[in-house]
Amino acid sequence: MKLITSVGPNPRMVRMFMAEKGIELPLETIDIVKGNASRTPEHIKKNPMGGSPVLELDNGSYLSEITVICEYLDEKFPGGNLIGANAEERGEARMWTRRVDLNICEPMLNGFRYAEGIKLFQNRFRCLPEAADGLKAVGQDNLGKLNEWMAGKQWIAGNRFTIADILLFCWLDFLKGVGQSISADHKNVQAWFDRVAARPSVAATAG
Ligand SMILES: N[C@@H](CCC(=O)N[C@@H](CS)C(=O)NCC(=O)O)C(=O)O
Repeated sequence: MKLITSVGPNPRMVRMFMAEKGIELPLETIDIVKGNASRTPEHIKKNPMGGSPVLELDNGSYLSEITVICEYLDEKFPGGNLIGANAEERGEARMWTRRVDLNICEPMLNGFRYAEGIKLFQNRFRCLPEAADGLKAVGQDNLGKLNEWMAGKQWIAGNRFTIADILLFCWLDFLKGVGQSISADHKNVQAWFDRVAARPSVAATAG
């Protein structure tokens, strides 16, 4: 098994999940910026959508989509409780992962891709520069809803650190560097962010 990885919040999320579980795999780092390596014909054979990361399996097939890769690794390397120990816990963690992904991560990242990142992305897929500001605002609105939910809570899903925390942390840590910081009003989210930032898996996967 091998993880094809690169810069960016998507591959970092998988590496942070692996670090939390103590999984070590061979890594192949590709240059998705200057090298355009996430869009070559060879890479598209592994991931028809383009993009990084991709997990190469021992049977020669490939998995992409970060939450799917994490679910697969969780099954292959039992231990820890980042998704859930029973159906109820898994349901709760998956529900929050999907909420965070669809309502916060996707709009905010597309807001970046269609504005600050447009030079990199405009030849890779359709970009909607006119939508960028609105998407950033949608993400912030939903971060505000999460801020209310987080009052008095340590972690996003239930009372344990899960895949949902890893996902959102990797996005917000990336987005703060490209002009989408956590609003000063979102104090509960900021306190949660600082809690996650102190975990060894964050330092181990920085950069
Ligand atoms: N939905 C995909 C998104 C992957 C993705 O967009 N990865 C970014 C890095 S953060 C990338 O490869 N960007 C360059 C490109 O799309 O060519 C996933 O879950 O893995």
